[in-house]
Amino acid sequence: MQLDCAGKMLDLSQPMVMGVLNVTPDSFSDGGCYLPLGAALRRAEIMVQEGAAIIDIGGESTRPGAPPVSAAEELDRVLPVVERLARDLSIPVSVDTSKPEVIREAAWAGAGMINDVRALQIPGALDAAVTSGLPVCLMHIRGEPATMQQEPHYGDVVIEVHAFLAERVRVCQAAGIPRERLLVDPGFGFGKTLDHNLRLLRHLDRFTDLAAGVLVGVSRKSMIGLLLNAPVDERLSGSLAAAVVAIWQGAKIIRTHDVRETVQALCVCAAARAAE
Ligand code: PT1
Repeated sequence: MQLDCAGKMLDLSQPMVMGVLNVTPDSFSDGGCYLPLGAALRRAEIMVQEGAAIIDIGGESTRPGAPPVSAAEELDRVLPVVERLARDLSIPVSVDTSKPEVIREAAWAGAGMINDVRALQIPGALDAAVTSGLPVCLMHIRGEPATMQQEPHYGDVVIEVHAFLAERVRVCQAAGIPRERLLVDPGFGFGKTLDHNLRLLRHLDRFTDLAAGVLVGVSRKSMIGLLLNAPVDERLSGSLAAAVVAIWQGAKIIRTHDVRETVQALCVCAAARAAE
């Protein structure tokens, strides 16, 4: 159970941590302080030391209410960081993008994975991903970040998100990306109420047979804030609890800002889960 991320291997035989590196001026929890190249590299190196298995570089904020960004702007933010980290880090980097231009250029610059919150639905993105030959994380979103939290409604959120991801996996396979190179992600907080998010977490085990693995991002999100009535800088324990539930339910990768703490929590969770 390994993913080939442009020559660097991502082991999926035990739970892994994906460290978040935002290169946006408006990121919801690190205030965009990782924009300069040197600072981005130092932050990434710390996450590697803390046990991250992959670093996710994002130049488009996708938190609720975030405005769209142009391809040129996103390329300016992301490409230098991808190039430098792909060269200098021992672990793969993924690029958090939906745009075909960014997928293509990032793959050229050495990215090892495509993480697309729009599941390759933007015209040209699927082709770019196929050509890159890289593993892809397909995430479910309802609507667009700017408006996705305006009265999200589902018949049965688990069935509908599962059907969406199954269809995207089918489309990717038909285009030439084998299932073994795909991850799926129900998209916590992306056009979902607290109740929707909790139902997806509770039933995450139903998603494990769709692809090579399930990836989950719950770190510091408003679902944790709503449950704890806590601001964004006081959501660590709640985020760890949600990550542990996700791993217990079969998730393979946790996307998080807090690498050291998440690695420790997952280590204990995985050990208990592996016991006879
Ligand atoms: C995620 C994810 C992501 N989340 C993947 N990529 C973000 N694969 C960016 C809130 O409710 O879960 N999976 N890339 C960050 N987006 C959000 C969404 C941040 C919701 C905050 C919230 O607070």
